Amino acid sequence: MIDDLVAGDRRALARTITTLESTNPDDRIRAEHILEAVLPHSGKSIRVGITGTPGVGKSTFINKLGQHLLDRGHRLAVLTVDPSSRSTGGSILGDKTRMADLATATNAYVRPSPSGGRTGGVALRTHEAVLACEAAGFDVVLVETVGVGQSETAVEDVSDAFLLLVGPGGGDDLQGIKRGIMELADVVAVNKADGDQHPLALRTAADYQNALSLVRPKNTALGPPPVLTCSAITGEGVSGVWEAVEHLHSSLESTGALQAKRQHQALHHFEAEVQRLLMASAHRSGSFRALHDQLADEVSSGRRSVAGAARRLMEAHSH
Ligand SMILES: Nc1nc2c(ncn2[C@@H]2O[C@H](COP(=O)(O)OP(=O)(O)OP(=O)(O)O)[C@@H](O)[C@H]2O)c(=O)[nH]1
Ligand SMILES: [Mg+2]
Repeated sequence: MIDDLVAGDRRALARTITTLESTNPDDRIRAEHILEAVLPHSGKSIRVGITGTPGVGKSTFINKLGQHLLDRGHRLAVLTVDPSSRSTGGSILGDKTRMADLATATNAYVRPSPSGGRTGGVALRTHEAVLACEAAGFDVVLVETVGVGQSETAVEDVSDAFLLLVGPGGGDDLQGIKRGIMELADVVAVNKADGDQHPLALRTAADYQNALSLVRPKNTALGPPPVLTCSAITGEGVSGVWEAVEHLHSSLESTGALQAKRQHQALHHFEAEVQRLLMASAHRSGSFRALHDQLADEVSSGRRSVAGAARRLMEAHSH
């Protein structure tokens, strides 16, 4: 399977990612072997996270951008992240039609998030799927978030560049975007800049530019993120958004910031996974669970301090 994967076979890639996502203990062992074989072949793509409120046009944008990238000879993988596990058949069906052009292209691979609950480790599993895509020769990996909340940070943990799509909404929409997401954005694009909405989209872009000039820049050496307008329907401006992403990527690469970022991400995934495994192992012990619940009770009723309860639990666990 690994030979097929490295040869670029999409079915081998699909089976690989299924194994990486599996919670079956035998698959977990296989997943580790696969990853070790995959690692030397990974790392050579532009990893872009794309986020934005539901309905802003992420999937439509990816479909249009994808065609542009395929025309330029890229091989493109699209992954979606949905930590809320609210994956309904609906959004996946919607994506099948909105990314119809990509779904049938031989140089594209589209992977919706798995339906059903994935418990924890979303960012790590997505990170591993990105590595598998790279080993299969995909040189652009787009990660679309589905849903809101922790998905933005999950995407930040797996991508080189973070593209925020917003709608032509002026001040109101701007208030609705959480400050934290603005601070994560490397490039902002006002989508739906077409038809009647075009003038509003231009004003919205100016508003964002002003707002972002007040936020501490994420890439201090590069200044505030560029704000552009585009239409995922007509395709106008889409290549410009990609140029901004590519420009940012090569800037990060030439200064060494990209390598540092990826190292930091790998360490972050490692620490998070260690914590997850430690917690899972502790919770398998009945006495740990019982003491945990008792202490939680005492903390919530104000009879014991948080730090004291946590230390007591750890001491009992390590003896
Ligand atoms: N006029 C116009 N409509 C657009 C544009 N991009 C997307 N739409 C429409 O907006 C609706 C939502 O588009 P999607 O691509 O599904 O949006 P999304 O952000 O992926 O939505 P979720 O995955 O549900 O979060 C669809 O009806 C699209 O046809 C655009 O550039 N202009
Ligand atoms: Mg979508």
